[in-house]
Amino acid sequence: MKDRLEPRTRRDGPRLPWSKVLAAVLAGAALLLAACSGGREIIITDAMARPAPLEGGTGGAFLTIRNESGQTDRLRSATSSAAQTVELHETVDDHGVMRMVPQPDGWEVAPGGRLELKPGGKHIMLVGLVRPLAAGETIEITLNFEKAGAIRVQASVREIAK
Ligand SMILES: [Cu+2]
Repeated sequence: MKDRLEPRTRRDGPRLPWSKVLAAVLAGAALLLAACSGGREIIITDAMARPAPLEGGTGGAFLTIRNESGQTDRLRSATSSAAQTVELHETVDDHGVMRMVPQPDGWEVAPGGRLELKPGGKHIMLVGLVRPLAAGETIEITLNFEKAGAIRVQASVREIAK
């Protein structure tokens, strides 16, 4: 209580705004960096796609998403120059029959969490392939996140075990 009346308060007073200004500048710089890197805090690894023989047919793509952003994000949709349409699917066991169910709302990824898209589970469905996908090729897939925005990845086409 008594401290407030002492001169020290006045001397310390002006220093506080400077630290606030510095903090604001640093926060601004961090935001700028995050914006420039196009959602750097969402990390995509192991992007791959299965070979697919038919132009106009379908293909499956898989990858792992890591959320290092400190806030919940959501994979909302995806696009690819390799296919007319890209859907988010989940393979489910429907009374012994494996069935792919579209997931139009995508998937949430918790802060610090990871989401694995893999054969027999959640996956990216390439619908209406522009051309067949051959092993050794690379295709581009753009992932649209609710907060991180669009993140473009290169997926290598290769045989993938179930
Ligand atoms: Cu599918």
